[in-house]
Amino acid sequence: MTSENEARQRLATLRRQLHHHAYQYYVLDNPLISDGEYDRLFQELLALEEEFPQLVTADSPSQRVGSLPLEGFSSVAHSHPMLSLENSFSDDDLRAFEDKLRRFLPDVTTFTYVAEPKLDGLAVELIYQEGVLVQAATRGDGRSGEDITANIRTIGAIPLSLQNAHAGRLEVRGEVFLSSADFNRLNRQRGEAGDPLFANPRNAAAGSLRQLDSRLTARRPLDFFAYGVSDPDQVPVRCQSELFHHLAALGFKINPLIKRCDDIEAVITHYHHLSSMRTQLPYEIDGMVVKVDDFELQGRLGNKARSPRWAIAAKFPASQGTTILRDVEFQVGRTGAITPVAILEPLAIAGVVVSRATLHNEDDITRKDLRRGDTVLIQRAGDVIPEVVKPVPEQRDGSETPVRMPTTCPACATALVRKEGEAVLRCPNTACPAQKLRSLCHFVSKAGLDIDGLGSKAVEKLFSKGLLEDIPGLYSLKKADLAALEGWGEKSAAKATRAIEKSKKTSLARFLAALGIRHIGEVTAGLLAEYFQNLEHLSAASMDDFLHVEGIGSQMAESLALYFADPATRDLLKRLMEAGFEFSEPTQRDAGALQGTTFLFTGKLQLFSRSEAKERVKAAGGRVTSSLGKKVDYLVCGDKPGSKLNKALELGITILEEQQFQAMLNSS
Ligand code: 5U1
Repeated sequence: MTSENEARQRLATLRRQLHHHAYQYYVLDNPLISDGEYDRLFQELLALEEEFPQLVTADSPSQRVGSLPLEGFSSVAHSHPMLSLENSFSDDDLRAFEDKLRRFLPDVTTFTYVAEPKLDGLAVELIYQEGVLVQAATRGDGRSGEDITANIRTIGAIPLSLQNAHAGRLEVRGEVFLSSADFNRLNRQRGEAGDPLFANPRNAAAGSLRQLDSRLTARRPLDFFAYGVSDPDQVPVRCQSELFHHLAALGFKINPLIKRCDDIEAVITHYHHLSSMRTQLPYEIDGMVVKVDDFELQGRLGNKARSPRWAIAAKFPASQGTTILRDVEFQVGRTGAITPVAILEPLAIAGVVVSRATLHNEDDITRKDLRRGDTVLIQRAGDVIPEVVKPVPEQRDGSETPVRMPTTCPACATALVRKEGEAVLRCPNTACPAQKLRSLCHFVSKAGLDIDGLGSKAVEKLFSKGLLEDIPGLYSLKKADLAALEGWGEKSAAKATRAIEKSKKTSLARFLAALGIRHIGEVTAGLLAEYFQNLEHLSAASMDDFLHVEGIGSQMAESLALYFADPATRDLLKRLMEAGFEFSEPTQRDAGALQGTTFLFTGKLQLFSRSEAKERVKAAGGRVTSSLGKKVDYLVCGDKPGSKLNKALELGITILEEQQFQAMLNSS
């Protein structure tokens, strides 16, 4: 039998050995013993700790396997705020960053910097007391975060106790992340298990760290790079570059691509170097963090409300990756346009799993000579919309098959038509079920009548069950049909029913835009409503009448004439009027065609100066705002749009390219 004293001594030896081997394995990537040998030591430790539970310590390697689930996470106040970073998007932005530093500290002749890869993970703070990890927290709102200590203990690359003595408190900050391979593997497993996929490695890291049961976190191969301390006074070094050596000596994993740069041009060179090797790295990076090296200068520069003046994130442009083109699907739009969609072997690029990308039209496929089974280069333009750039013909093995456009509609089998001079293939059948479904989705969407509580998913379900066939069908939907939908109940059904009822009181312009007539957007719909004043006049108009409306060109007039001459349209309008639509007075021309519309601008415009663009919006009766919120109708994107674009996409705000904005102004 082992005495408690013998057990204490053996446990101390085992912990030392296990810490050392974990450090060699996780931090230095240089294992000294086999997995089997490590496991034998670990099992011996577990058995002894089970026999002598009073000898278990907070830094024991046994703590890495996770513990019993928590009820919830408690909140931890950060002793110093965890700030975020301002972004830069070009070499000149980085030079401008230095100019600002010089203006702030005119007495400083040279600034030296540290440039580090910016990981797509989750920032955390680790608190060590007398060298032992005692608490770990997420960034949260920057002032306080969630206590995730039990989960952090499961990460092999995070030391449970520091390798060298460190008296008092030390607050280390860094990024928890998943390698791209582990992220893709995790998503593959989730896909097979029918669980929702993580959109990016950052979400996967966050989801893993927010498990109340740390035994689940322990199963995720999370990794960690340390990049700072909350207070430089806690460490015996004077600058960021020395801090990395100090943290490495304490047992932390430090990114090998960190570089000390003597001036801003060296920073820019490193930025391009990292950008070029980005896709070959085993983890996702979305930019590079630049910090003034000297702690004393950092202190003098200080912080703004949300970010330090002494650091900036240099973001990368659109990122690329290669994957397999599995198939091409042909989607039917609401106006019958057939859009080929690339179905891809899922891959993560710039933090998002891409499994579909548009191929625009037939010419695009022919030009690119795309074949099923091809390895293809995918790009997320502006880090948002995925597109197929080109195939990689060197990777072909002869099994690839050409992609042919269909000759009949995939939804209704009607022969497709391609008008001379047009790139788009269309289904001419206005009764095509796919067109009806897409029209319905448009009608209820924000660009249509914005029917609250009835999204496209619900519309698709109702449509597939045969409970909803076309737009007028919305107004005879039964509350019970909605309540019976999967994931719905009485409350959501009542909310949607109220919203459907309310949608009957609208303006003629809004109603016209909601119909989704080809080439007729919100602005043109406003012009038509104002000119014709009511639906009877409008639906009786000829092509010539439409051409009399200022701002309506021949393409629009033709589309309108065709639409209103179609017996199916007449039937649809009749049924909608019978459902009880009431239109408010159309706005007058002098109120401006953009009346009631709010615009926000982002990025550098090429066709207008910012102030000119704003003036034009105001002249047409619209409003311009500088902050993003639900009231914004359009985000106009110039070059390098920045974070507003992502936020706007999340909020479902309509994004306009500059040319679209110009066309809108010209027709307003
Ligand atoms: N590598 C690295 N990432 N990162 C993120 N360093 C770094 N520093 C940060 C943040 C938010 O903030 C400090 C400059 C305050």
